[in-house]
Amino acid sequence: MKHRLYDIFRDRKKAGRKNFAVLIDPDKVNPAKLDELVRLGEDAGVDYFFLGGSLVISNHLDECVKHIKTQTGIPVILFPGSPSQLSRYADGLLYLSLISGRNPELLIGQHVISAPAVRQSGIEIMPTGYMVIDGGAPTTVSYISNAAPIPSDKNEIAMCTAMAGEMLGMKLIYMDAGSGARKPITEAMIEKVASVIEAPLIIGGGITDPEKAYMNCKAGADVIVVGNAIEKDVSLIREISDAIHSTSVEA
Ligand code: 1GP
Repeated sequence: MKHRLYDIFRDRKKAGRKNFAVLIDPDKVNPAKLDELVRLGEDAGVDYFFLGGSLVISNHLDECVKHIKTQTGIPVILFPGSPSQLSRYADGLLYLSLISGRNPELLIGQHVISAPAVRQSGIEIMPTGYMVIDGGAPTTVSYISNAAPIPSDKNEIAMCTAMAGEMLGMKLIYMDAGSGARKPITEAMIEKVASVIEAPLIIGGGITDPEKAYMNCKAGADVIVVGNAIEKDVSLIREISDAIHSTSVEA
């Protein structure tokens, strides 16, 4: 099994190097928009493009991935909202198990059904413990998952969930307040979770400014994911990227 990308995540964490992932929703882009995002991403030193959404309606994931890949070496990683969001052209797949919820379909059921297709795609699979944290309002992910998010002030539950996920073999932990969350995840929760796991910690949901991204990294996030805010204002790519990379140990 390939693990080139995962090695990068792990090695950067060891080196104290923080990362910025721009989340692209295939439903909200066209080729011209992708060109712009790639150009700005290259200029700003974006580390990854995550591609996906809780509800991808259009059917041009392959085209999106191919379009990005023809223009940049920045890795394209799938962040799928459902097993149908698979593209063999991507560099890697966050193979998500919703460990914060108690919906067996999203813990293991859909994985069983899609396992042959995922294996056959040949892309790098990164087992990811996915934790949805209450972001102050119902988000698409909280509705679609049909599972209660972890309350935003229950840091101990988040800690124990991440620990259990890691001990079950998850290589990455992704804490997400949901796209467009009103309340992003608190630094207190990030700090607690980061203190009990070795797996790289991905944080996203409702991050709209460089200050928040900076504080998240200082609290222990290894990868910051931003989608919505960049859809509204692409100039944030540079500002947020600079803020995140300024927190790297070697910076
Ligand atoms: C959502 O973590 C991502 O799953 C990013 O959220 O779109 O709010 O940046 P935003």
